[in-house]
Amino acid sequence: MTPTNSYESAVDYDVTDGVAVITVQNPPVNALSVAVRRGLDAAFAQFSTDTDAKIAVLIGEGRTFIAGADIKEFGKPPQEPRLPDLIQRIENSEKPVIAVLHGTALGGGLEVALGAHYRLALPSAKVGLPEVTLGLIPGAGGTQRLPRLTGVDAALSLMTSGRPIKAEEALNLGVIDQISTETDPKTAGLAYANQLLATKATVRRVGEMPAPLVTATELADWRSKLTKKSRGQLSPLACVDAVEAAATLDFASGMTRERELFMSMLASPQRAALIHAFFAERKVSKLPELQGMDARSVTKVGIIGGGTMGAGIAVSCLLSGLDVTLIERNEDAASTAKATVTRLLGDSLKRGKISEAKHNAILAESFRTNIDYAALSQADLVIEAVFESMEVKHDVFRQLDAVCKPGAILASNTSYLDINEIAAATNRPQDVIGLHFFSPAHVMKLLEVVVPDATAPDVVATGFALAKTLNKIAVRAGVCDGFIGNRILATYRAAADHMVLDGASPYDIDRALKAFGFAMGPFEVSDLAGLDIGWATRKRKAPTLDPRARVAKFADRLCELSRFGQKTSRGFYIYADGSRRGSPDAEVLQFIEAERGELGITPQKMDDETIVRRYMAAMINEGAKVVAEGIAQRPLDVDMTFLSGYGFPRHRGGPMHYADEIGLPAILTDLERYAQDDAYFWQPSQLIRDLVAKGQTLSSLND
Ligand code: 3H9
Repeated sequence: MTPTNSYESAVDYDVTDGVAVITVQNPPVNALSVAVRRGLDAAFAQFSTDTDAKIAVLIGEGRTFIAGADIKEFGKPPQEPRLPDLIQRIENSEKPVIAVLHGTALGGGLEVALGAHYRLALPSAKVGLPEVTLGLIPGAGGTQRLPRLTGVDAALSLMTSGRPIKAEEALNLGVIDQISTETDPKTAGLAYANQLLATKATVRRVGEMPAPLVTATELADWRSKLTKKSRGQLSPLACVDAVEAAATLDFASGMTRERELFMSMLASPQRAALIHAFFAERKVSKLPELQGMDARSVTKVGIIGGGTMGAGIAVSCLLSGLDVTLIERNEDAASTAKATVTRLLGDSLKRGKISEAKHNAILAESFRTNIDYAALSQADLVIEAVFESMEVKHDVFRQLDAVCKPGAILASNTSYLDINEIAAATNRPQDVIGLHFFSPAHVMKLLEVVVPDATAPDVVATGFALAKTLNKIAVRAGVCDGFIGNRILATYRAAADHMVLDGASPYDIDRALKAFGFAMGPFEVSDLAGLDIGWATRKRKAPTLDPRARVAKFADRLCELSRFGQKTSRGFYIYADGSRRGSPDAEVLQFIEAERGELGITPQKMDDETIVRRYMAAMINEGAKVVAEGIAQRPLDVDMTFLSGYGFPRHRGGPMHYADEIGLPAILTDLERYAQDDAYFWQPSQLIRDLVAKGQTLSSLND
């Protein structure tokens, strides 16, 4: 009888009726930490000499098989055994090894399974190679073994997108051999093992399969497609290099090439940025004030106002299974709002986001409009999305206060108004909060949870719980004009306008920032959002503007000519024949030239690097001020705001992470240099000064 062994308690080895069951037990996701690697190494060593065991079944305990390498170990000194060697040991086994996949078999987890000789999945399993999302490539044989099973196209599609696939698709692609009908991995594995023993199945090593076939043209096509799509991210292209090695070299040399590429990705700032983003995404909702705090239950939602924002918020709630009553001022407005919601739900149906049955059920049972606030008497949460005027908001909140049940949460979607003042219109300021959605609200990931002074902690917890229900990322923000995101946006947008006055064209700026990795440049974004929005903001802020502030007027000039951007086919760009891609407009350059003339500015040429430095310095400086004032609690909250709501390139990690990467002393030097020309705009944040003096980073404030 073979004894049961527990290797550092991370891996368990147990033999029953000739089958060795090797169980990884490293909650929550069985990541391949050094303890797991050592445990697996020892377990497979034992299996190789264990005369009682004829076949091995490898499973993961708890909710998943192995979800990958332990991300926390990246960037630290490597520890033996290396994962590729461990997997080679599994593949080299003279006795068959089965991997039973359940939950999420990702990255190194799938690579371990590819080293096994047979792969069985439970129906609910998902598999994938998400390393590119962390700035890496699969580094434990995935780039060499997967294409041998699926062919180059399918393998590259999986590893360059990082997309996990369901068991069914994995079976069709040849990644796995069978799907079990069992729900327990051990039961499924034992049944498969007995079946293989009965048929005297032998080992099947993927590494010994023929190299995959691919032509130079096919590889060139992949490279050109990925260069366009990945906006400067390196790892998708490195996947192609590794797969090329799989097709052109022998297996061992291919593994060596994969290792070189993996190690160069591991050392890259992009890997550090993407792993920062991974952990920030999880940490952003972990706030001391939410510890042990139960959220209030929300199933019935009221929405006030059915314009673009209100309708988008309604659709977001409906798609997540909430019941929605939308209030409008009169029957006409209510039926327009209903039509908008119906159209957006129809789009979701067309895109396959919901089934026809769910679509029909939402419209029949979960959604209604009304013109009477009394219809909200049973709502658990009401989100107001009406015109941005304090008077109008006060009127709405007074009515809500009168009809809503005790404990109902009253939320405002305002993007800049003082929510303390809004809350003061009610007799229940403890129940009032800001929930700032981003347009289109059913698509955009970010939700700023804006917390006024009197808000009860369980109301804040409910804001975060709602974001989870809606599959959004909640960031806690304090009350100020523009909260975290729009306040910082106002500053770097002004910096972009100043650069235009000083000599760059809007097209230069958009090009430079797209080369940096943004999906769109700031002037393209203005055209998309509508120039009238910025116009209204500038008019609102004009009376309070400090006389020292530099104000560019060229955008107002466009608005005076009703050139509001895409919706009028002209803004900073010309959009011919309804196209969403604009082309530069000589007339815009003339307006800018005229304004420079009035101001006596001699334009200076600016290269891409100069533009990016100035734009980023403005963003980082305001971001640091927002942190110092407690509007954002930590630098990572600023990063998550920009990564999930403002198109900041994820492989740069967010403005605060990027600042640390460049180095705060260099940022401060830039700020002081810019301040020589415009001391009012470029006032360096005291926080940056203090951190530089102490030799510390912004990330030191994340814990
Ligand atoms: C790789 O494998 C490289 C190899 O090719 C080569 C190596 C040589 N490591 O997301 P959740 C933590 S690269 C460490 O909230 P869910 C996570 O931080 C890796 N920790 O749960 C969280 O901690 P906390 C390729 C990890 O159910 C907790 O687990 N693999 C790891 O929503 C729960 O996570 C990936 O990229 C990890 N690998 O989602 C997979 N994964 O509770 C990355 C998670 O303290 N992981 N944690 O906040 C995921 O995509 C999701 O976590 C998963 C579960 C889908 C697994």
